[in-house]
Amino acid sequence: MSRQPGFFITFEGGEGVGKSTNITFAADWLRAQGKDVIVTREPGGTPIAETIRNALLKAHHDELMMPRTELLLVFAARAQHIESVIMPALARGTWVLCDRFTDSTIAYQGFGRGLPMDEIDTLKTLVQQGLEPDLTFLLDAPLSVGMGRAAQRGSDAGEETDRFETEQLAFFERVRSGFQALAAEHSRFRVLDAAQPLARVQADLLKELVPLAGGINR
Ligand code: T5A
Repeated sequence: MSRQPGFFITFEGGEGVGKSTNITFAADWLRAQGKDVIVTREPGGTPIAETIRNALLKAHHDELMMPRTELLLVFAARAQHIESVIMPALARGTWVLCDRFTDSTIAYQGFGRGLPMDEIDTLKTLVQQGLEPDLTFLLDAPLSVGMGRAAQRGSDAGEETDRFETEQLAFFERVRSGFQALAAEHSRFRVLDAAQPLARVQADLLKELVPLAGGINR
């Protein structure tokens, strides 16, 4: 739990499953209920953390980024983000909606890259200082669905492929299994079937948000 006046919700899942789309929908709906909401993302969410994000996602460095470098950069960005954005917002009683958090590190750097989970746990303890999401939505869909949508959106917007998007399918299968294992382990997870049409995904999301917004008086 965040153990703060605010409420901390994270959105997790593989590439292109609809995290950004649904986080915007959730934020708009919560604001319409009178809640004070910020939307943020990882890696990123502050100017320094966004600079680290650019280094992490840049596809064409002149050298290969080592998995431990990647892990440390993800947590460096998170340290900045937690201390300068997330904790102050929670302390003010704000609802913080975050596009990815440490579950992504466990899924991508742990299950995907094969880095030892005890290294991730050590960094998590150091950086999070006891902070945990109050609730986590896992948007889950077969790889073909999410990657198809991301590719379509990328070509429509003329976006460049990022460093993670160049990985092999087996990497993303491990990432998806990692998220599913986390969801089975932790009661804060709600799994949404992201392969459904958007209106159905959002109806499922609202089923969770309506009682929550009514039950939390801030
Ligand atoms: N990373 C991150 C790590 O390795 N470790 C970490 O600790 C962290 C925090 C960047 C990368 O960083 C890695 C993981 C990532 O590879 P990112 O920017 O969040 O993270 O990466 P993406 O998952 O690639 O983000 P995307 O913006 O591509 O995907 P979203 O947000 O899941 O999808 P969204 O909402 O943009 O939707 C994609 C398209 O699908 C449509 C949308 O309109 C959009 O066009 N769509 C639907 N269409 C039909 N039906 C639905 N149900 C739809 N839902 C969305």
